[in-house]
Amino acid sequence: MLILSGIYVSFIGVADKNICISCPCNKPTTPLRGMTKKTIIWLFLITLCCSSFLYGQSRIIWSVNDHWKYLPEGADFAQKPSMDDSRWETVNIPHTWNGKDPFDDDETSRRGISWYRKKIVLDHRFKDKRLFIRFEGIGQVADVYINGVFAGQHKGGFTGFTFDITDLIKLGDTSQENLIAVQVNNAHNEFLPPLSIGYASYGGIYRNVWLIAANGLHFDLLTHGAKGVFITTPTVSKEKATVRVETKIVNDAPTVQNFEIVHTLYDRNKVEVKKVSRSCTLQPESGADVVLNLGDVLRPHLWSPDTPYLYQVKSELRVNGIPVDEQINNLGFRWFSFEPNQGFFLNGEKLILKGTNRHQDFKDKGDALSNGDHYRDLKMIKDMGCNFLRLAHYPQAQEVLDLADKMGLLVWEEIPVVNYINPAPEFLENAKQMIREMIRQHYNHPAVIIWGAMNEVLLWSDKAERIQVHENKAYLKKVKEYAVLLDSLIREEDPLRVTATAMHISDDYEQYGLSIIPQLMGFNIYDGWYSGEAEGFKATIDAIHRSHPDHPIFISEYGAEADNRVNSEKPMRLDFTGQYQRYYHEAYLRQFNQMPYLSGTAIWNQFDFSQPNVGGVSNNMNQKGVVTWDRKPKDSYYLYKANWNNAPMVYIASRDWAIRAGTRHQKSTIEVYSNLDEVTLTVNGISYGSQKPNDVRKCVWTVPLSDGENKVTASSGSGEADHLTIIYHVYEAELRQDKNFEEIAINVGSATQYRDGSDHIWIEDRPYSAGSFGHIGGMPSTLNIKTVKKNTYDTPLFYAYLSNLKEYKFDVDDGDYELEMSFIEPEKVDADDRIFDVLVNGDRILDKFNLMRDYGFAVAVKKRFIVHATQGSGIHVAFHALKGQTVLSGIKIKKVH
Ligand code: GCB
Repeated sequence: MLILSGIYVSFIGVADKNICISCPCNKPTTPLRGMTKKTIIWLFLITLCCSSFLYGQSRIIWSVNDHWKYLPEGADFAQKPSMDDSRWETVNIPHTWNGKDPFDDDETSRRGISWYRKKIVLDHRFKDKRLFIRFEGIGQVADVYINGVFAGQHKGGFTGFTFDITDLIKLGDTSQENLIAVQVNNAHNEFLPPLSIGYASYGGIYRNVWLIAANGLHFDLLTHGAKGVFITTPTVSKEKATVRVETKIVNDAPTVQNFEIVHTLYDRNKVEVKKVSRSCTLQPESGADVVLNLGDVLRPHLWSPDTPYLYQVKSELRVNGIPVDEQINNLGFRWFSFEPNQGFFLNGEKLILKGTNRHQDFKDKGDALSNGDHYRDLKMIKDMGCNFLRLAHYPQAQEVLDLADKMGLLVWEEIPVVNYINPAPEFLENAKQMIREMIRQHYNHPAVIIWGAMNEVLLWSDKAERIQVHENKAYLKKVKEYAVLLDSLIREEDPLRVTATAMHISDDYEQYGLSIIPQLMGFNIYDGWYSGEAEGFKATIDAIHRSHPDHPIFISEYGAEADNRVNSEKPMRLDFTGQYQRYYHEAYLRQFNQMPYLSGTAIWNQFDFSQPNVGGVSNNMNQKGVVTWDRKPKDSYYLYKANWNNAPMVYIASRDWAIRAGTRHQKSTIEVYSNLDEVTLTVNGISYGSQKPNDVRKCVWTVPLSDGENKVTASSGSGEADHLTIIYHVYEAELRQDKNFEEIAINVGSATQYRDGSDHIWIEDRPYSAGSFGHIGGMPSTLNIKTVKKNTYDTPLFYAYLSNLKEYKFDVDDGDYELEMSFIEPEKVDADDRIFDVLVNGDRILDKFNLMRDYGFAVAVKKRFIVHATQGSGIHVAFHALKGQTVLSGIKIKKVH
């Protein structure tokens, strides 16, 4: 049994929240970007107020996010003040140059060098201060220069770092201009994790930049980007808790410093709870580590996801009673344990970890997110009912950890060693450095309970290829060696949290001794998506539990993709419908409920995220999110909300299928999620009765919809209700029976309906029957999930297709029609491997059609023709293969008047 306790603080504390700490005004400060006039006047007043205290007590911190010059390429001597940057673009931080380009048609996202420059003015009042520059995150290697002189390099795109720039800065009697220049490089680096990523690598200064002016005597800022104050709660119980504060103190002043270290613990209402102090002396140019205990805190308010009670610890260095440096950190009292057979316990009580994973990017912004973006994301996660968050696959912004503390989300954070390693020692050293930075920078957060070092590290071979069976034993030995070293480093850095690894389902982890290196085994499971059945995973994990009865287990990922443009009454694996995504998640929830030993689970993923070079119904996106990339909840979000959040709710699912098509006598499925006892459904005022939600809080009705608008209402007895208007387009399967026939569009090879950009519905494909429409011959297929489609917005239409098709027939009345056919070359064939003719009612309209030769692989092609039905012929499209097999992705006919 592992029992851990801890108390923790948010690192930058008050200062990083842009609060002026250099004077008692305590006013918030903000970056200039987007400010109103009023804010600027405020800021001016605050600056005045601050500057009068400049010599006073503590350190001064200010943000330098605004108005940087940016050059999207490498340049010689761009660090030099003499370089003319007047024509460079002006940007604000957070900034990335890959916000959009991983998603365009050219299949590349720029990985390489860019330059950033910023001029700052500092006057002589800083002359007795130590000056530091802090970057919270740069993707991914940064070379920093001050006034043309190299200040330092940082490797790794996901952790912060600080350089001492005192000796490089010019201070004058009048204001002096100084130049900060940063060369940023996000090129693939074989020695730097991540080597292989299933997500975009964003380049740029994408997290905040700060300048810090500290007195000679200060808390250390230079060890692994940490802030020099580390707080733990060695013991916590309901009755009492202890607080241990370790500080790293530096005296950069030229004189001996006699000072006092003071730590004060405040409760949530800022009432002092405990105080401890000690007198110290430090010689010039020296440092010391000092540990102080705050004594017993009786009957502490405990921190938990339901009641995230935060205390604060103010740490001060005082000379003659005057604070010369100060830091405020949040602190939460909690203890936890992972019990291999019973799951997770927090503060002595069982808590099922209901979690999700989060990537840090957002549509068009990439990873250059504001604090507001982070807040919106975590709030959505909390509102869904989560109490757990895995920050996969890399350390995330300071703000994310602060919000997790405040909102009550337990956190797993990890470094980006993903899919495979480079056995070179330099790779290991960089990974170790990332671990030290992650842990020391995020040490003081009560939210964090798990540190991870690797994700699916055996998925690929050392040759950077996805493999099923590993053969290189020497490489596997190295992976194990590195896994042990990284895991031990985590335990050494932080013995109070738990180590974990996320593994894919493969015997290799067991066989090569990797699975039980960490304290917690995490499994990423995709049964029912990439292969197998959604109902199938429990047996696999049960077997692992039986063979490791002393090792706690966590489901670190599970998910299926959904795109709100495709919907189906007959959902199936890999069809990308929201209906299948829900079916998958329901199946998983049911199985979790029967696995009492599980400590918790985390959905893959909360949000759709960029994944360059993969296809599916979309391009360059991983759509396993329960929320879209621009943060619109999918139906699955509400499935979880109904199951995990107690706030009363009723939700009508398939909301994105508010425009549907079907035949007059067909019935439609209406599904409703609710956490209430009973739900009643009415459609167009007609009641279809009440139901009790099932084990996954779902009710299902099958109802007729009428042509046009349908008002659907689901309501509970207690007053909660949800409403949805469904526009139902009735079509006649016997086409000639529709005297007002206009058009019909078919998503060929697919059992899904696709809503295009003009809200037209491309209906499910069907075999031909006399009097109706449909295909003759043809094998339903889908593009390889990795295929990125080019030249189209209608990406879902080209995902499924029929191959080896003989005919497509429409039994329509005589007349003129526009025939539109959608094609794509689905395979990387040779230019002459697939050639076919297309004939309409015997007339050849496409002669020796050769997609590969004329357009290339995966390029979407639409062909339109005016065709005629005469003497009851209908429209009869024939596909004659001359070489290889015929293909067709979509077909539409439209009456020409
Ligand atoms: C995984 C990976 C994750 C991928 C996910 C997927 O197991 O850990 O990075 O995005 O599968 O969607 O395939």
